[in-house]
Amino acid sequence: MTDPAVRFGAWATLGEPRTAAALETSGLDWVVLDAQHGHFDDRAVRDTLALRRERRVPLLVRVRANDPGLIGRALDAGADGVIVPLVDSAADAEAAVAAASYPPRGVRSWGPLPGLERTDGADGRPPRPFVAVMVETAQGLDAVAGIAAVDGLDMVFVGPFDLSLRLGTTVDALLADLRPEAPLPRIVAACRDAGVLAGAFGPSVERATALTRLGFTRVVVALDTDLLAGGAALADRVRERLA
Ligand code: 3PY
Ligand code: MG
Repeated sequence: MTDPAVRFGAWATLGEPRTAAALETSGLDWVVLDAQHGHFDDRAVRDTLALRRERRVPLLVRVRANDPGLIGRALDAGADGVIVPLVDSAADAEAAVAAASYPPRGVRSWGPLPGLERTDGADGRPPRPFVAVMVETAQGLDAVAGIAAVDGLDMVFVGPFDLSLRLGTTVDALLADLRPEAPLPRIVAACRDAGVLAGAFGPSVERATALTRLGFTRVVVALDTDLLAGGAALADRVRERLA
């Protein structure tokens, strides 16, 4: 049973550990470090995770590609989970889940370096990381029911920019298409049928509102750069008090 509450996320692009770690206390419900289009390399991911004081909210890494080496490294660094881009088929989604899971479920390698010990849960089994795959191609859309049904998958996450590009439309036209057979309602329905979370990248107030109305329950509402730019609102609050 998936958590039906709507939870809003922040998307970190700058690759700057202190800024990204600060997002954990921003009041948003989850944080993604973007290693695909954002500037998070291995070291920036590791340094951000090392700065976490408390594990207040889940911190996920969007890896560069559906590659077991990249998925394993993000999890070894201490990420709570991964978001895997450009997943086109149930076989791709199965490969992502397998890469994130130790045997017998999967193929994740265990490298017991100092600080990277495998931490076993109370039942002596390693904790399972959160695994999301991105549906953002026409092939992925066609295969979404099979993708969502992959055992061990937690979330299907839509990249509306790539998906609209691949479908020959615009992000706003994609978000405005509410017909049941339209791409986004189909993805939400596939997730509901499979019992997995439906997530999507806004990242603006308007688009996050539209995505939430469509039924997505994990919605990225802001980039790190938006949150920094929003700092001017503090001066406005001072001006209001002075007025
Ligand atoms: C998309 O919208 O395609 C994304 O991957 C968001 O970064
Ligand atoms: Mg994309």
